Amino acid sequence: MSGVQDVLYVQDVQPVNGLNDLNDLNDSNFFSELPEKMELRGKKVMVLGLARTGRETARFLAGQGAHVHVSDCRPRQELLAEVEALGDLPARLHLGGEELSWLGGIEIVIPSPGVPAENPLLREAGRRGIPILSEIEIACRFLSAPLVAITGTNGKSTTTTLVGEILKAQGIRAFVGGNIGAPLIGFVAGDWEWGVVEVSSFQLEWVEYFRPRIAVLLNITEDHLDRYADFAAYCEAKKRIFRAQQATDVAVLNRDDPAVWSIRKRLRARVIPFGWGEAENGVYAAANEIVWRSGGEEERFSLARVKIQGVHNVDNLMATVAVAKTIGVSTPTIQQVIERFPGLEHRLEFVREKDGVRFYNDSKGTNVGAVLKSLASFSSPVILLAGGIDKGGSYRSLEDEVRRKVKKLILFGAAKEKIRKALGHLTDTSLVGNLEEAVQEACKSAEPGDVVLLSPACSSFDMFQNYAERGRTFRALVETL
Ligand code: UMA
Repeated sequence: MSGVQDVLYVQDVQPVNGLNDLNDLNDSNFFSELPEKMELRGKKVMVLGLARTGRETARFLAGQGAHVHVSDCRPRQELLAEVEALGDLPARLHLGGEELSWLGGIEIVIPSPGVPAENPLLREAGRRGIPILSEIEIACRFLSAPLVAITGTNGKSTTTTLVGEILKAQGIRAFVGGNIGAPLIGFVAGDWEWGVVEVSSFQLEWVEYFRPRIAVLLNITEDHLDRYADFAAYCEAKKRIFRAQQATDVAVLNRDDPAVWSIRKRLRARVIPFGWGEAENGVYAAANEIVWRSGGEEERFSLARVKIQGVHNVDNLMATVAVAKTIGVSTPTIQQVIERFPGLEHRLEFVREKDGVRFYNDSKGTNVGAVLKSLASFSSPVILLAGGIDKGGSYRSLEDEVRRKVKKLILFGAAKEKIRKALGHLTDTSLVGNLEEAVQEACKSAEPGDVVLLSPACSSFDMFQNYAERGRTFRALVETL
C-alpha cells in the first residue's frame, strides 16, 4: 500500500461535462442492448473518496476480482478509521492528494458522491476517455431485485423510509439504502424482492443504465448551487433518474411542481402524477385524505390519525401511496404504516415544550425550499434559527413567510451576514456566534405560544460534522433549558 502523497493540482485541463441531458430519450434505439452484469475481474478500477461509498465500493470490487485503487485528497492521518475499516482488503491506496499519475492503467473511475466533476482526477479521467460511473450505476448492474428510486430536493429520506416500512409490513423482503446513509452497492449480495433507494443529484451525475422500476421525483427547488453551474444543471442531474427507464417502468411525478411536471413528455416510463385537488388518475390530496385512482379503481387513505405534519409531508405521503399501490400493497397495510410513522430525526422533529414554547429541530432544512415548507407548517409566531454554510442560492423566496410568521430571526455561522442582508429588514434580527448563543437568544425573546425552530437553510460544515450532529447539539441544548 502506498504512503502519503503530495497534493498536485492541475490548472490547465478543460472541464469535463459528465452530465448528458435527457435528449437521449428521444432515441428509441438507445437501449436496444441493455448491458447485463459488468465484467470487473482483472480490471483496474479507481474509487475516488474513502468514506462510506468508497469503502463499500472497494469491498465490492475486490470481491469481484478487480484490482482496486482508492484515492482520497485527505492525508492518511485524517483517514485512519477509514483505512482501518478496509482491513486486509487488497487495495492500493493513494492518499493526501490528486496526482494524475495515479490514473495510469486505470480502466474505470468510480467517484464518491461528494467528489465534484471539477475534481482534477475526474477531469483528467474524462479527458483520457476513462469511463466514469457512479457507485449506484455499478450496483444496479449487479442487483437482481427491482428498485424504487426516490429523489427530489426535499422529502427523499421520509418517503424512502415510509416506502421501505410499508413493503416490509406487507411481508416483502425489501432493503432501504442509498443517499439515506447505506450505499446501494452494499446490498448487492442480499436476497431481496425489492430495493428502496434514496438517490441524490450527486449520485445521478454519472449514471448511464441505472434503471429503477419505479422512479419518484418529489420536487425540485434551489439547492447545491455551490456544486452546479446553475439551477438548470442541478435539475438535469436530478432528471437522470429517468434516463434508462423503459415503457414498462413507472415515473411518479409531482404535478404541482412546474420543474418536475414539465418533463413528463420527455419520459419513456408510464407517468403516475400526484398533487393537490381531484384528478381522474394518479394520487391526489383533498380534505384530510389521500385518494388513489387507477383504471376506474379508487382507494382512500385518511390523514386524521397520521402523526407527521405539514403540507410537504402530505406530498411525501402521496408519493408513498403511488409507489405502494403500484407494487400492489394492500390499502389497510399502507394506512397502518402511515399512521404509526413518527417521522425522522432532524426533520421538523418536535423536541419539547417549555413554559408554553414549543421547540422543533429541523436541522435537515439545509436549503431554502425546506425552510419554506417548515415555516408553512406553523400558524404560531416562529423564532427562526438559521445559518451555516451558504449553498450559493438566494434567500428571497423566504421573504413572504418571514414577514408573515417569523417574529425573530437569529442568525449564526458563515452565512449569517448574507442572510441578514436578504431578510434582516423584514423582522427583528440578531446575529450570534454559535448555536448555543442562538438558543439562549431565542429563550430571551420567546413567549408562551411561540415556536422556536432550527431550520438553517444552510449546510452545517462550518461548525459541525454534518446536519445530524447540528440537530443533536440543538436537541441537547434545548433539553437542558
Ligand atoms: N473527497 C476527495 N476529493 C474530493 C472530494 C471529496 O477525495 O474532491 C473525499 C473526502 O476527503 C472524503 C470522501 O471523498 O473522504 C467523501 O465522500 P462523500 O462525501 O461522497 O462521503 P460518503 O460518506 O461516501 O457519503 C456519500 C453521500 N455524501 C454526499 O453526497 C456528500 C452521503 O449523502 C450518502 O449518505 C452516502 O454517500 C451513502 O450513499 C449525504 C449527503 O449530504 C447524507 N447527501 C447530499 C444531500 O442529501 O443533500 C446529496
